[in-house]
Amino acid sequence: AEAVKEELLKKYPPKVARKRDKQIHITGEEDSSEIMANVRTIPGIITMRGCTYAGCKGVILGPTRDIVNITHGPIGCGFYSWLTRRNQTKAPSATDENFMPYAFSTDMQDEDIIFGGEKKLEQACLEAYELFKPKAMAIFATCPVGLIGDDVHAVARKMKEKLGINVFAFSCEGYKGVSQSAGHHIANNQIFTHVVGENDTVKMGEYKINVLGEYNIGGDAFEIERILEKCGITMVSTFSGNSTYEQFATAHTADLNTVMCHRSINYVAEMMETKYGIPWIKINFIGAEATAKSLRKIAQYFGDKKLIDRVEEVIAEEMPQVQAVLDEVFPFTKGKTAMLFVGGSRAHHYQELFNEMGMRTLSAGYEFGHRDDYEGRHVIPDIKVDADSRNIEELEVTPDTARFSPRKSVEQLMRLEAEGLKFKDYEGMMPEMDKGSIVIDDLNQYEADKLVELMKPDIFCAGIKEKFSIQKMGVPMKQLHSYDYGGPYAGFKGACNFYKEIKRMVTSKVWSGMKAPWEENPELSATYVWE
Ligand code: CFM
Ligand code: HCA
Repeated sequence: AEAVKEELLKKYPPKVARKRDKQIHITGEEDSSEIMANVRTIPGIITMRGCTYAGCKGVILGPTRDIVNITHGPIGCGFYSWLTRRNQTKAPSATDENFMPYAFSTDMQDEDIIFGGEKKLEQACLEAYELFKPKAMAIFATCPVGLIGDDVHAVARKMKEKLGINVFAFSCEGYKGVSQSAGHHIANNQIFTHVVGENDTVKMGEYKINVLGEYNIGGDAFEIERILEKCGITMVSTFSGNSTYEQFATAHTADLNTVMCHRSINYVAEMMETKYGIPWIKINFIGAEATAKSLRKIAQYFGDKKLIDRVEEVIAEEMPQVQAVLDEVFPFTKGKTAMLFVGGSRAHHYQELFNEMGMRTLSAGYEFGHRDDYEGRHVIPDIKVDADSRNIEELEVTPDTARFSPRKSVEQLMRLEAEGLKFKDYEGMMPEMDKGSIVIDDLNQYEADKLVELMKPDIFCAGIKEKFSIQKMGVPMKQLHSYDYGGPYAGFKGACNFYKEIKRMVTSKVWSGMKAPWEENPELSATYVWE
């Protein structure tokens, strides 16, 4: 691993190498060593990262079906964040609102940049309202909006008053933070301020939970909903896969917050605990064992024998099909190797599935995770707040005078902790990886190619930017953002789908056996010579 790291850094100028050195970590060196994360990408490096607007509009608000999301900006921003993420939704009936097939945008032109775009934004809001009569509208700022100083919040206030529906805006200009991560924070702050707690209606049912940080990519949330329902657990809201405005508005009525993607949503869990008294636990529905463990944690929290027994029944019912598929694939996948580079949590969560298949993760990393996602939440107090993070608002949250109600007493929480249920806790990715694995923050194109060349994993998992360069190197490549049109991969049925897919990919010789035209016909290749 050390030699590989050295090779990756060799090509860089000294200053760049010094910085990248701190962002490439070999696990198990020393216990206290830290990784540098959530810092600017060095200009000139081809990063895999996206922008703050993508994190706010595309990731957090994108999967909600009945809010009209208007992008104030050039059409490319709205178009890029329009369902490319494969967040699915299922309205209960054909007459229920579903705005996800639409890309709403003000389509800013040069003259709007010169003379200001607020009028056009108002016009867009009025037009969208006229056509769709939504219960809420959200406005998203893009880079030019911040640069010319259009006040999206003033427009939102004016429209809220005029139309009598909830209208709120996000200062999520693409450049606002160093990555998508800043956009998650901005999105969550505004949803918390403008929507959560707007509706006190309590949903019928027992064991009420929210599932935070699950975005229904490839239908994952449908499988999670199926399992929870089977266990008799009531889902008040999901943030935000297959979600609705009312789910956010009533989220404060749940009795437990379960956090799936720690990176994108831990803020909401923290704020809901402070304001309403709802405790949170980390769960993970990626991996069959991880799913079973997460269900047991939820049951343990409620502590009701009826639920504990039901969860065991469900696990016993679901596991045989999982084991059958695993028995089938294991001889083919055992001992194979993988690399995983995704935006945040998935680079950790999917290691569960690979472990179940007997595969080792040689190298993994996040595009925009923070140190706590790598090293665990205990490092949060030590994280240096730099100018870029200070740029993103931290909300002051206090207990709600009327509605704060601790769901468990301090003694109850302590007893549960003593029994092994950890609250407000996430251990991060690095402690769970084998010693000698290479963890890389904000991987770039050069390093991705170099890693594959040097270590030749049996499969490389990342996104669309890496997809084709990796395949051209003869290595199978699986997208863990979009799932390459596959999925679901969450829960028990999802695990079966993933096992089969990965077995198919690691046993296929299609990429390594393929020759590029210039390799077969050398006359097609030539070296350009400067005159
Ligand atoms: Fe969380 Fe996500 Fe991810 Fe993420 Fe994303 Fe995504 Fe992702 Mo793409 S919220 S951090 S900002 S699990 S869109 S559903 S796949 S980079 S690893
Ligand atoms: C985003 C969305 C993305 C991009 C995926 C990719 C997604 O960050 O804007 O690069 O392949 O999951 O769709 O992360």
